[in-house]
Amino acid sequence: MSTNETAAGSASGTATEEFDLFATMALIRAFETRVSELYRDSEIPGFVHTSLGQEAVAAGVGSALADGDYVATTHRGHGHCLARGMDVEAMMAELFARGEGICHGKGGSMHIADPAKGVLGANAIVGASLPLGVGAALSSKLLGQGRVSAAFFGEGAVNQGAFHEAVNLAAIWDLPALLVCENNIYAEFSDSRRMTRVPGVADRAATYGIESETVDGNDVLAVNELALAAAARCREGAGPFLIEAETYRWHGHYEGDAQPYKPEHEATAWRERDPLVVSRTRLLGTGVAAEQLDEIENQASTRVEASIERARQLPPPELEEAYADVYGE
Ligand SMILES: Cc1ncc(C[n+]2csc(CCOP(=O)(O)OP(=O)(O)O)c2C)c(N)n1
Ligand SMILES: [Mg+2]
Repeated sequence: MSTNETAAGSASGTATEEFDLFATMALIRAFETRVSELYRDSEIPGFVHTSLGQEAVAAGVGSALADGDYVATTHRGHGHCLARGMDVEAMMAELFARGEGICHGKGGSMHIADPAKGVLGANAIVGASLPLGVGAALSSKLLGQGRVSAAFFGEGAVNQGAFHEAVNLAAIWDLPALLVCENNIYAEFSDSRRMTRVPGVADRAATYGIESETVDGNDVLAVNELALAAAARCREGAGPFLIEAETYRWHGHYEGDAQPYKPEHEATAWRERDPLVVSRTRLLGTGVAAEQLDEIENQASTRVEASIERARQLPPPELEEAYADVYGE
């Protein structure tokens, strides 16, 4: 599979070579790095939350899903969209609020969606990806489609009522829902460990009678293997499965957050476990040449750069389009 094909998300639901997973992570890294800079320079409007440092979760889970599967994501969802093959140019145009953006410039970073790729949407409401994802899993089951629905959520969402209602329904109806918690330790500016007496998110699964597993969220291969097994289980009708991926967000809650609440030694330790470095080191150990991996990263940057150049040239949406596609129109 070529780098482009990988980044286009041609997931098959079978084991993906780590080389391809690395390429997807490189694309997410290049995209998020530039988005951060463009937001700082006021080229991208609105609010932006990047997933730098969390690339392995998006790539590992995204590559474990098959065509037709659903994804419901969060305010930190660029990586999930890219890992499911959302078009890079259409995504960047959307972030620039251009009429040719994937949502015609009306969604932006936090409401980006692409039903054709099964991406039901990013979401500004913490916890809302769960009922949406579980609802899609219900439709899949009722229609006998065999589609798996992955709902991504942060650990900050698990004390929301929506989490409990959605997980319980998914459990009693044996829905094909892959519940993916990206535990990056922080919810906005607070340490999530101080918000509950239950130390692990995965521990909560037992209270709903479903299975779960905690995984190193900075190890793309480990995430991918677990997600493949969990998705296969969902497809066989065994009901939902909860994955807790332990990871870390490198940047602030939103771009511009100086993160005074994070201890420096903690941030440094997690940066040393950079998911791309973890993967690169393993690939080098299997005999892959460093130049090959450099080339993948260069291709990702070139692709992202081209999407920026294009977005800059595009016009904003026409004024007459303001109410088009709006409910009730
Ligand atoms: C229902 C709701 N409550 C509060 C907020 C404000 N808010 C936005 S993001 C966030 C924290 C989310 O933390 P987490 O779920 O861990 O996701 P992360 O940002 O770490 O990816 C909060 C409280 C919101 N958007 N929606
Ligand atoms: Mg969090």
